[in-house]
Amino acid sequence: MNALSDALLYGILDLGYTAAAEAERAVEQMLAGGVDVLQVRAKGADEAAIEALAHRLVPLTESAGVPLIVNDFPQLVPAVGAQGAHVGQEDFSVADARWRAGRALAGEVAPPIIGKSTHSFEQAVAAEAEGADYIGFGPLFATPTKPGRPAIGLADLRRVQAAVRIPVFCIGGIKRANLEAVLAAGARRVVIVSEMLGAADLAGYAREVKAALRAAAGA
Ligand code: 3NM
Repeated sequence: MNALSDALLYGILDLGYTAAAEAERAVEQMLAGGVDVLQVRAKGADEAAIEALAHRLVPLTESAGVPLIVNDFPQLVPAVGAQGAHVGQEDFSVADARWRAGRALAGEVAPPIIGKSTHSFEQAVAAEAEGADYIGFGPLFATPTKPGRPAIGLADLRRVQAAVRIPVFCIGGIKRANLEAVLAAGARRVVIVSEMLGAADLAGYAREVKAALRAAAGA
């Protein structure tokens, strides 16, 4: 399984943009394009539906060596054989998410990855102190994928990167058109949802973004 510390491009299969019937096709393309982490996200879907969907994706992410992260439902991690869970500020604490995600693993596999959404410098620092393995930091720009959440802009990015040692995945309204500005502001790793899932050539899109991230990272 690829290490989180090497991850640059974080993809999300979001059922708000991709029909469940298209899940495998979209994920195969994202993986072919070089997505380093894959989250399954379905706001409003029930736990059983997310479990079924994650089950279908595990063989794809496993053969690509890409960690599969379940949004909002850490207890599904052992059930489906995912690598971790992502929680929001209003959801479980990192410790609680880790307990739910890890309780059935009995030391047989690597400990679960727990990521947390953060929306300010203070939250970013707090999430690391709380034990998160990575953070999402955003939304950098207003985005319909996360309605009602104000943009935080680029001003604090460098400060967050300097203060936080765990991987920081910038998120929210990131597109090809603003990627260079986001990277110039200090970002190293990004999550792109709507523009990637809406791309006619999903693999080509991911490949292009990944190349830009690698170039910025000097890789
Ligand atoms: N979380 P898009 S922003 C899922 O700031 C999510 O925590 C955010 O989607 C956060 O690339 C966001 O379409 C949506 O803007 C990202």
